[in-house]
Amino acid sequence: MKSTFLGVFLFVVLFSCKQIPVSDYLIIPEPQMINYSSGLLKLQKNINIAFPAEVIKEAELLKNYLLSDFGIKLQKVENQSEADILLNLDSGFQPVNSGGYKLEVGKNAVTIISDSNTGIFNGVQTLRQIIKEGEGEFRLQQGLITDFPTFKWRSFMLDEGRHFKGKQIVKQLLDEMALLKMNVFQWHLTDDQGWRIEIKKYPKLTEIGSFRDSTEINHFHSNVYDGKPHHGFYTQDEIREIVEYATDRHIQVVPEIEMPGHSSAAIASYPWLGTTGKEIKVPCKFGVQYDIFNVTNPQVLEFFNDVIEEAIALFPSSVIHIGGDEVRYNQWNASAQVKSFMAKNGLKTPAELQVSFTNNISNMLHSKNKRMMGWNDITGDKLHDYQSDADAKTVSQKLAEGTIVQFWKGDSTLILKTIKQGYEIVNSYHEYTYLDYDYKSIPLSKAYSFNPIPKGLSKEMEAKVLGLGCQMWGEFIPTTESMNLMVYPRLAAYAECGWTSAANKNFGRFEQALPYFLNRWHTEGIVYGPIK
Ligand code: TNX
Repeated sequence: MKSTFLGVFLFVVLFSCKQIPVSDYLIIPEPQMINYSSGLLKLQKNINIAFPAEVIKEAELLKNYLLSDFGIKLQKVENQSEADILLNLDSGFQPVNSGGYKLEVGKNAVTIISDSNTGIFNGVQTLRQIIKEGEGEFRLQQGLITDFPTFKWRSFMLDEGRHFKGKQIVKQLLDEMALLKMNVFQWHLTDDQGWRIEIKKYPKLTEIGSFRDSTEINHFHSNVYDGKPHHGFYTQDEIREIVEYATDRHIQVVPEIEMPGHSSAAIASYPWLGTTGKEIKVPCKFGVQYDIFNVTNPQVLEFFNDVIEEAIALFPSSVIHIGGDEVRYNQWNASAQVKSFMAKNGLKTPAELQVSFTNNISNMLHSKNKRMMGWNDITGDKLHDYQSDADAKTVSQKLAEGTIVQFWKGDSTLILKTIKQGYEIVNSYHEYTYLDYDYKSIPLSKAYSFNPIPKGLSKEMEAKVLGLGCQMWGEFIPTTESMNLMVYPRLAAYAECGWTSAANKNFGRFEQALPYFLNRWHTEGIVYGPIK
């Protein structure tokens, strides 16, 4: 008796609400606005699509998606009234942030409109998620989704310096990023333990720098090695292929080439790049190394110029990342030549030398119409125990204008300080966004709770936060499986942190939406980590 009453009560409550709960759409990342109407649109296995020539690439990807996700076959028609799916560019549509779209599921058709191809592409990703299969047909809840990204920078970083993964794996990551509307692939291509990008002018970088004899295993400082050689790099042709693949998926590829630290593999290839001039081997050990580039040597500066020229020819991105993190100054301090350079140029500390060098690179990039990005070590602030307090305090050099600072370490007041000085930042704070940290340190719920905007920012300052990054550091992820376990499902959480407004974030709803992805990853052979 009681339960009948409850049932009737719930029925009345649900149907007197104008909107079905947003959670019914089950989309990750959650869109900005969803307005349901009652009724379903039903699609069959063979359907028609109409679109203008300008969006042919997005239409073709949609065709592939619908075929592989559902076995639905799309046929192009000219007459819009015959179409089940319509894609339309409309310059009158003005989303709050670029990349937005409107997706309407009407009585007879689905329409996606945007003022940009990226918006259409994002709408296509939403469409994939709202088609529900049942009783031999495909159903969509009628309604209107109006959507746009909260942040413009939603990145995933892959460190291939430590372990080379290869192009098939990168493409799979790009596919998963696209479905989650993540739009920046930060490609960490050089590090102490490996140089992974072919540079024609310096062939030894890959002939020597892409090999190492063995690899430290288990954890940092274990001093236990696997005894197996490791090798791998991308040819320029392969890089072009991957960049094109990403570009088609509206993902910007930002290459990261580390300087002046994390440079042992390059120094092993060309010892004159280093500060001691001594021959070294590509390290098998992880953790912060001592070998660093000699940035006071004009030949080394020429090397950077050449490498950057080749990188620019490969990567259309407006941003080039130069790393800049974790530099131990021991070798600079011990070098008479570096010291005399500093004295001549009025640089009081090695920290000042690093900022001044970074600025030279930034100016060089600027002259080539590119913006420089670096980890927040480039501000000269003290972030590490091995830095001296005195060094950081005396930095009087100002970081070049237009630099994008990727914040990963230090007190959040450093973000405030950096923004106040006028720089834009990407928030990649390690305690929340490091994918090499285990699920005890960063469970899914903690990843989900990340807010790229730290407390204490004015509205004007908030605009300087471009967005967020999550980072897959590769020291202890030798295989695809070990990587996937760390990346998924947290990638979905970061996608929502970047796209969805703080007001719309809801972990309970996110968890409800997750099974679509878990099923998908399972089918793709992606072994994912814990969801609790
Ligand atoms: C610090 S984050 C690093 C990386 C390591 C990572 C391991 C950053 C800019 N540098 O070189 O892989 O920690 O968690």
